[in-house]
Amino acid sequence: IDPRTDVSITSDGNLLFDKAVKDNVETVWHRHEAQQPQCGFCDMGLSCRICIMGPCRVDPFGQGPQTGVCGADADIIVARNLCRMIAAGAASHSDHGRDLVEVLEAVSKGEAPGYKIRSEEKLRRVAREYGIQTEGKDVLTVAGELADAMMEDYGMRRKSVTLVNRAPEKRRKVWEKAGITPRGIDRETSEMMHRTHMGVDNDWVSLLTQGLRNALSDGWGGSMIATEVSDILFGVPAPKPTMVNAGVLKKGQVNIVVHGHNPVVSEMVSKACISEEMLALAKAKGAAGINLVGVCCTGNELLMRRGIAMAGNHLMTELILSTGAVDMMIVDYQCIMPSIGKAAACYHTKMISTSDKARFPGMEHHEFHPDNAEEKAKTLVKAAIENFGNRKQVYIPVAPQEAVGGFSIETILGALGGTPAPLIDAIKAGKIRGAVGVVGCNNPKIKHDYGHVTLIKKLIENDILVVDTGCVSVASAKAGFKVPSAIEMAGPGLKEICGALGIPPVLHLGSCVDNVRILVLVSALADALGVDISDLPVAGSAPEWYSEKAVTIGVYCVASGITTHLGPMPPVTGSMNVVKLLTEGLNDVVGATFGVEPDPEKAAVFLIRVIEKKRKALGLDS
Ligand code: NFS
Ligand code: SF4
Repeated sequence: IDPRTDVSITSDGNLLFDKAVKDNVETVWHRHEAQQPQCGFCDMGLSCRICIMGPCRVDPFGQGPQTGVCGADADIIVARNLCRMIAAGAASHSDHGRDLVEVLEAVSKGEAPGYKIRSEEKLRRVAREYGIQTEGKDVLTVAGELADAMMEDYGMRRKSVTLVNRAPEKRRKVWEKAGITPRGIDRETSEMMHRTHMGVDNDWVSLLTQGLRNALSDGWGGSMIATEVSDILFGVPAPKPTMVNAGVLKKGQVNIVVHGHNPVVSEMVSKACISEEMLALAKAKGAAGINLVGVCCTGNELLMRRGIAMAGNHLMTELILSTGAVDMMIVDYQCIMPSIGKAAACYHTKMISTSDKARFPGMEHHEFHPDNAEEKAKTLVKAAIENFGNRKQVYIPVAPQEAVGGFSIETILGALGGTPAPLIDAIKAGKIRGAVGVVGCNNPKIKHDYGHVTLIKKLIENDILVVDTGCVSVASAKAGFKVPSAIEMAGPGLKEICGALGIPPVLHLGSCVDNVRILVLVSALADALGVDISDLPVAGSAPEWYSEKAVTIGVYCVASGITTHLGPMPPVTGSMNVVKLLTEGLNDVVGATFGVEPDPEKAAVFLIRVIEKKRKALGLDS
C-alpha cells in the first residue's frame, strides 16, 4: 500500500508506519490489503466448514444452493457460526481466569515463590460471596478454599456460577425466565460446541439462546474470576498517573515490552525490572535504567495497578518494534499477531514466548509456571539488558502523553464516599446524562483509533461519562482524554461533576476481562435505584472490534441489559432472522439489543438516543 497513506489518527502510528515501510517490515495493513477482496460468503456468515461433507455455502441472492449438504439453511449456518465465536471468546477469557485460579491455589500451598496475596480484604470479601467461612482462618487457608470453590464454578457441580449473585435480583429473574442463567463456566462453552456439531441443535433461536448463556458464563463467570483473582494477587487498582504512546520507549534505557493478557507473567517481569541487582547490571552495560512498558491488555493490567506506561494498542504492536528501541518483547497469549517474530527479526529485538499454550514463529520459548516465574523473569530481564548493546539506529518519533488510569469500582465508589448516591444524583439532575462503556480492539478495516476517539469525543461533549477498557483505553489516553484538564472537552454538566471530583471525563477501568467492573458498577447503580440494569441510562460500544472475545463481551453486555453498539458488522447479514433477533427481538427477552454503525459520529447519535430514551422511561427529565 501507499507508504504515505494515513493509517492512523495518531502521529506515532503514521510516523512509525512510514518507518516500518522504509525498513521493509510487513504490517497488518499490508496483509489486510493483500486479502482484498475478502470472501463475501464468510463476511455474511453464510459459509460452513463444520463438517467434511462440506465446506458449504448458501447463495445470498437465492439462485444457488439454499442449504448445505446436511440441509442446514442460512439461519442455522449463521447462528452456528456466531455461536462458535461466542464459545471461543468465552473460552479465552475463562481459561485466562483459570490460570489465575491455579496461581491462587499454588500461593495457598506455598508453591508460588514471588506471588502473594496483596489484597487480603478482597480475598475475604470474595470468599464470603462463595459462602466460605473466613473468620479465624488464616489468609492462605482462605485462598486455598476460594481457589477450590472457583474451580467448581468451572465444572458442573453447581446450579449456577456463583458470581451471578452480584447481578440485581430483577436481572437474575430475567435470566431464569429466559433459561439463560449460566451453570458451569466450561459447561456452557462445551455445550455450545456440542450444539453446533452437525446434527445437534438446528433451531437458530435455541442456538442463540445458548449463545447468551455461554456469554454470561464468561461475563459473570470466567472473566469476573480473572479480574477478582488478579486484584487479590496483585492489588486492587487505584488511580495513578502514567504515560502513553510510542514515546514511552526510552533511548538511553533498556526497553522491555510486555504483550498479551495475563498479569501472572507481566507482574513477575515488572518485579524483576525494579530489583537493585538488575538496575546495577543495566548501569554496568551503559544503560541509564530499565524501562518496562506494555502493549495490549497485560499492559493495561500493569498500568492499572502500577502506573506502568503503555506503548500502544493492538495495531501498534508491529510499529512499536519498528522503533528499533525494543530490547525484548515478552508475550503470553491472545491478540499477539503471529507476524511479530518476523517484524522483530529486522531489528535486534529478542522475542520471548512464555505460555505452554501459545507459541509463535521467530520467538524463543521460556515457559512460566507459578513455581518458576520469579526466576524466569530475572533470567529474561538479564538477557534483555545484555541485548541493549546490540541496538542499531533508534527512532522514537513522539513525546509521551500523560494520562491517569486505575479506576477500579472500589476506588470510584470510595471517591464518592462509599455509595453510588452522588453519581446517581448527578444523573438524576441531568448533569451527567448517562454513561457508556467504550471497549474493544483495533481493526485494520477502520482507520486506527479513529472510531474510538471520534465516538468518545462526541459522548463527553454531550455530558455522557465514558468508562473504557482494553485497546480503546490506550487510544483515548493518547488523545488526551485521560488527564483531569480533559474536562475542558466535556459538556458543562460533566465538566462540573468531574471537575469537582478531580477526575477525567473518561475513566480507565482496565483490560478486557475488566469489563466485568462495568457489570459490577451498573449492578450497584441499579440496586441503588431499585431498577434493573436495562432501565439505566447506560450503553456499551465496541467501535473497532475484531476478536471473538469482543463478540462474547458484546453478547454478555446485551444479555445483562446493556444495549451495545458495534462498529464493524459481525458476520450475520446472511440471515435476516438472526439480524432481527439481535437488533430487535432481544429487547423482549433481555431488554437490550445490538446496533451496528461503522461511522462513529452516527454511532454517537445512536447511543445518545438510547440514553435519552432510558432517562425518559425512568421519568428523570419530567
Ligand atoms: Ni480485548 Fe485485549 Fe485489544 Fe481487543 Fe485484544 S488486546 S482482551 S481483544 S485487541 S481490546
Ligand atoms: Fe455443510 Fe452441514 Fe457440514 Fe456445515 S455442517 S459443512 S452446512 S454439511
